[in-house]
Amino acid sequence: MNVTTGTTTYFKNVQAVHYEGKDSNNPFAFRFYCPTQTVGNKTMAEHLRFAVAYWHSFCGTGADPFGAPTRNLPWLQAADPMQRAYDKMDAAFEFITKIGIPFYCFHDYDLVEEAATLGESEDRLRKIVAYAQQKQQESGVQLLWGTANLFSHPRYMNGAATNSDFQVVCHAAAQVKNAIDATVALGGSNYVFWGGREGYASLLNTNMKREQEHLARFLAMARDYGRRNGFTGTFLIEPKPMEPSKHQYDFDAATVIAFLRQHDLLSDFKLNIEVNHATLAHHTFQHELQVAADAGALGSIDANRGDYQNGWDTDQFPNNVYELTEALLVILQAGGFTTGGVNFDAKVRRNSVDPEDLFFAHIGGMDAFARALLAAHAILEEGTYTTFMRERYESFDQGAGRDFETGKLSLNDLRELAHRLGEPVARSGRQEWVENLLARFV
Ligand code: XUL
Ligand code: CO
Repeated sequence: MNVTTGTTTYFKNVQAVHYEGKDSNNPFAFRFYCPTQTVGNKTMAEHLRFAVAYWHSFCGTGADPFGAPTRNLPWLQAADPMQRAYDKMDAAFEFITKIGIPFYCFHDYDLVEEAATLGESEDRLRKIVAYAQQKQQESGVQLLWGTANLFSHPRYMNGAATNSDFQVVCHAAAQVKNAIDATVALGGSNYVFWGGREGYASLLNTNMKREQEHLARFLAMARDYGRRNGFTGTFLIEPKPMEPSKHQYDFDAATVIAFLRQHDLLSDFKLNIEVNHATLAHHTFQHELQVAADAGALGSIDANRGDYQNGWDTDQFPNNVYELTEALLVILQAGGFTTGGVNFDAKVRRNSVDPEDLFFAHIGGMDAFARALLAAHAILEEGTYTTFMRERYESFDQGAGRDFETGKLSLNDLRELAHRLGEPVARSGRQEWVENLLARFV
């Protein structure tokens, strides 16, 4: 079958998006995100390492569990699936270069639809990966991470690596092998595992221990394959507590870190923390980032936001500068991203049906992150916040407090000190004061 590539312009009404400063009223301009602006020792582009999510932005048709697609994506109209994949990639690279985002992320079957047989799917993937290589080379756009979709196909209804049927596990392995190959071929900085169906719908039919051991074995096999076949980047696990499974094994950052430690995987795997997954687990995004950072396992983030009234994963574009500032404080204090970045795992609303809406969504998200980066950097530079945090724990910096931290005291020593030192003086936690301090910079 002959295919045509590179002949259609999909976003005709939008040219390259630039920084125009905060007084600009051009809806197709950045008001805060200036990629070349230096913030501390890096530019904004280097700090934030933005990525476009292929699935939401180029595969999402607006369909939801209650209704049919609302967007008739012009790049999905060809009769031949390979032609559709090429058209979609042309549209993707047109958007990514116009918005000026340096990275993208994909699942294997976002790039091209899965075929009826594994052999044919592999053939399709090889072709589209070769085309992606060409598009990356022409544009300079890079791959932040690749992953395998192990949750959409009906064969994964009982899980992928944790399926009760070994034959399904083999199929998941084939997909992961191919997705790692694609990631390596495209110079991806990370490889992600999000275990959407690695969990259960009911414990009555689930051997949880066995399934979790299978997951650990599967991850170790993927790690070994990747390391032997040229993958030098970071493996990332993306926690989420539920949805689509009732309970997902990668529930939250603390659960995943304990799992990785138990199975001796912490040196190869870090975490990809997603905002709306954190809130689904009844945590703040800031909490999940801090848990990951404290374990030296903060790898990358999926940027979006949930809805304060709804209980599900709404994947809206981020717009809350105050909350993002709290997040950026954690990220900057952890040293910032190395291989990771900020992937917009977010979708425009079902009724946002114009091609321009994709630009407005990303511009808003990028500007919100830029403002938060500037605010968090200014807070850390100004120093009142870091001094406050240091002073709050200063009783552990010398004397008996220090001896306690270094393990030189026993429980009985502490009891004797309690007698000697008497009742402690109440010290305010100053939460409102520190909240106001943050607000001053936002
Ligand atoms: C689902 C989700 C996924 C992962 C990649 O909630 O976040 O898109 O990021 O599989
Ligand atoms: Co995600």
